[in-house]
Amino acid sequence: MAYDQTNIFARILRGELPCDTVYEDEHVLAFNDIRPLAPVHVLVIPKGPYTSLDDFTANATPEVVGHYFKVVGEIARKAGVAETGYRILSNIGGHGHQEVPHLHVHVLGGRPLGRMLP
Ligand code: DGP
Repeated sequence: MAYDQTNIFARILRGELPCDTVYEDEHVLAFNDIRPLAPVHVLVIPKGPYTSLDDFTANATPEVVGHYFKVVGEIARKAGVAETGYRILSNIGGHGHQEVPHLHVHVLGGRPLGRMLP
């Protein structure tokens, strides 16, 4: 799927829409989800134009992919959920029910999250 420059996270990255930033560096932006499902619900996105985790792992360099996941862990630790546990989740494409076509990992925590798999 070609990257859609009009998606909402692309607009946030261009500064056209606001977000509640929790972390930013040269390659990564993280902000609070607008519809939080848990006390901690942060979205972590790369600044590059990747539609999904599938696109990212296929096309970004190992350094960029590695840095991104280092930041995901750092954000969880900074949010104080590493001790109690948390969940990371990335919806991919149609069957994955991905709503926004710019890669994002959800970092969810701050309460027991329940089982996802039987
Ligand atoms: P997904 O189904 O994984 O693509 O989830 C997209 C998430 O993005 C969903 O939890 C709601 C969140 N979201 C959608 N629009 C905005 C927005 O404008 N700002 C913020 N902060 N979050 C948004």
